[in-house]
Amino acid sequence: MSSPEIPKSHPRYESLLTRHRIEAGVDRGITSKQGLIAQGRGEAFDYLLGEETIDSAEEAERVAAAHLLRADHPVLSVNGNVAALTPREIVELAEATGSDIEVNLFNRTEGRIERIVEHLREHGASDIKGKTADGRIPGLDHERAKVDADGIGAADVVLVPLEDGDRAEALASMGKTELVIDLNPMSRSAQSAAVPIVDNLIRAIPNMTEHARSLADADGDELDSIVDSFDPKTALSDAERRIREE
Ligand code: PTJ
Repeated sequence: MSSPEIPKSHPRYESLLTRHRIEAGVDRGITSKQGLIAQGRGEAFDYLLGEETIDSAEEAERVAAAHLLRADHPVLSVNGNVAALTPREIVELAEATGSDIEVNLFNRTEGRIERIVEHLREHGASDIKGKTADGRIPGLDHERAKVDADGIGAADVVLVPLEDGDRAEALASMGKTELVIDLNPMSRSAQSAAVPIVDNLIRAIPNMTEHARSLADADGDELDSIVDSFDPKTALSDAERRIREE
């Protein structure tokens, strides 16, 4: 999915490539039009963060990898933006951490679910959840509450990249450990997360996979100590300071 029209030497190559991918996602009917708006908002924060993974985000990515590795039933939630931007990378993260993948949409339509499942299959995924929708997140209206009972419904740890604030809060109040990727440290999703990762999805997912691979032989005690040493409030205030001051 690379764009031959964008020269790699362009100073904003990564940002332009990302836009191209989101646009292609909308054209194919996998990304919603609201996904374009969300991307624009994310870009503004990324620009202020220097379009790089800051140290506290790198740490959060390692902690999130440790959470996924020690979970009983970890699930990676995929929406239209994730499918467009990081389809292969999410499959690799699922493989490295033993996680399930569930397509779970804010603006849910059966057609878009089908197209995203197909798109992920083309990028190497098998057994993708999200079509059964026989579970519900309490406190949300019917369409937005739908999950698979044996997927997100049964998960103890859920990665929700770019989630709507209401749903992120509702999932957290179900007692699930929520790992959120969101470039806005002030968003309700980031604020309700056990592990807020303030980084661009396109950098965060491959980084998490790398950390998971290097922690593959870590024992339970090591994973516990990585998880226990993390403070979400410090990670959020660090990102906010970076946005406001640099
Ligand atoms: O595909 P669907 O129907 O599930 O819809 C997905 C979107 C993203 C449209 C939906 O969940 C939504 O409306 O989200 P929001 O409320 O716009 O929140 C998106 C958040 O993600 C914002 O805080 C953005 O700053 C952030 N964001 C956008 N692009 C990126 C990002 N964070 C990390 N990486 C990005 N590439």
